Amino acid sequence: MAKICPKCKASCKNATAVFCEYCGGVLNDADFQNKDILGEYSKKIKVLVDGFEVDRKKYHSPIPELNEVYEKANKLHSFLLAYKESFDSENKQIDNFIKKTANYLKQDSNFEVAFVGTVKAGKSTLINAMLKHEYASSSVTPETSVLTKFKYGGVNSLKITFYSKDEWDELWQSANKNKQKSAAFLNEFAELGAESQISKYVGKEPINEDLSKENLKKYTGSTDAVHYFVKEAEVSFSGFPFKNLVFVDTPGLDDAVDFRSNVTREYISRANVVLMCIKVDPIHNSELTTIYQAFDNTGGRPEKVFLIGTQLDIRNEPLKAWEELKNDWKKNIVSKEEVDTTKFTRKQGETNIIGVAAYVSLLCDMKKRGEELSRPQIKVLEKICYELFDTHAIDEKFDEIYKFANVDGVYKSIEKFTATAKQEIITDAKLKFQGLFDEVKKYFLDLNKDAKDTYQKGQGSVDEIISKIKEEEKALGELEQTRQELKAKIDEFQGQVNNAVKEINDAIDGVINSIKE
Ligand SMILES: Nc1nc2c(ncn2[C@@H]2O[C@H](COP(=O)(O)OP(=O)(O)OP(=O)(O)O)[C@@H](O)[C@H]2O)c(=O)[nH]1
Ligand SMILES: [Mg+2]
Repeated sequence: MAKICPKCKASCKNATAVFCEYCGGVLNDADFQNKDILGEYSKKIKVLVDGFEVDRKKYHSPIPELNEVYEKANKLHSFLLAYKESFDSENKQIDNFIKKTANYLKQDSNFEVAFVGTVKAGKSTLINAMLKHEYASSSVTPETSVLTKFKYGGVNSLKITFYSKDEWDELWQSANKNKQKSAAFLNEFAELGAESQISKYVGKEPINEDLSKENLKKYTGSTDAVHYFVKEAEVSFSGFPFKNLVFVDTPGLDDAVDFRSNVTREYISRANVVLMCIKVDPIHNSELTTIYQAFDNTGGRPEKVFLIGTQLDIRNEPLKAWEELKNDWKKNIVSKEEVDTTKFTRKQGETNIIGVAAYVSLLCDMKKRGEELSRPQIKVLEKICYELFDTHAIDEKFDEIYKFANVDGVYKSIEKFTATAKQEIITDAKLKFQGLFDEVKKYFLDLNKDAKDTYQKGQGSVDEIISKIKEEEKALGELEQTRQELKAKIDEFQGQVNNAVKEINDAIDGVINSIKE
């Protein structure tokens, strides 16, 4: 293909020629335009380094023992923000890191036990069974819609925190990004007339409400428009069994309304212990992904993840079915290696996979307290009694049914963390920061490598051009001056590539080292 000379506009027939056969002008000018890009780079590096110095909002450590690690996390956060602003405003990976560090910095000093799992797995019912009361909103339709924390408190209270304007804008934007995916959310939002409530709730100061079933349903369930704007509900009561642990009920992971599942997905990294609730069925891929994410977040301590097989009573021959299912689950999540921090060890596979029938346990507690059970509730107890013991005599087999329901097994697994909760919070926070830091560092080291590769490739094409020039020198010996000009251009280009790569490396190394120190 012919080439048009940028200088004299003549059409040169030789497609590989470097010089114009009419005026001697350089034909491959595009090869040298990179230098403008590199010049831009140099400017941006300066903005990055300056941006890093800017005084940004600082997050404070919830406990003095974590001051130092929070200082580093704040630095990492401002480095990422400066990088985004000066270099790469569209980079999804940087956005993800920014979100993760902000999320990290916003965690409080509670030791949080998260109950996560797919919609309707029975998370809220398990919490209720452990608390022996129906505090967590549970239903046959998708229900838990906001993070709901349960903790010890001298007086019963329900505190509701709302999204700030910025948080809401971000949520709204992400829900509207993919209209097809968010159709369920947008329809539901419109049906509940939530639009007209935005100004009433977004940015509202936290409120305290009476701790009642109605209020819990209103703010944490999915039927009242207000739930869209609730960031968190906090239930405190004197009957909560652990003074230094907090239970966190979460929205289901595969909720048709993505908005809700995302709340849980983002939350998992902040929890100290994760109880992954899975209805007694083969594990879905999406559940496995969440389990691996939970393992990943433990900083190499998979023992802080529990797999809870829920609703055991709904299966025929439940004990046999559970044994088979448990062995099936183990195939994916128990390691064959002696040491493996990405899966359970064989021993953890025995202790951390627990089968329960939380609803059965809850009904037993109600019966024990002398509360009257409804006909369907009695039927649930009779059914499992018959499955296990071939009789409907619930009273006779009461203790054995209660034992089968095994909520105590979960209770005991959690209880062991109470003695070490504070130290665990500190260790967790340090390990989590290290994990985050290593992830960011790896990204930038790879980026440096890419920059070097680009440089080397660039170097290759420069060598190629030089060899072409040598070839053409013979034919175009008389155009010595142009050759000189071209040589100077190449030297300048090479010099700029060299400098830019060095500056990028130095700037990033400098920042990373200053965070590490
Ligand atoms: N038979 C039986 N039913 C259960 C058990 N656990 C939960 N259920 C029922 O399953 C349904 C869903 O339970 P929830 O506790 O609301 O489930 P969830 O995981 O919190 O659901 P979302 O918050 O909507 O994601 C309810 O109707 C419960 O009564 C159980 O152990 N046995
Ligand atoms: Mg629930």
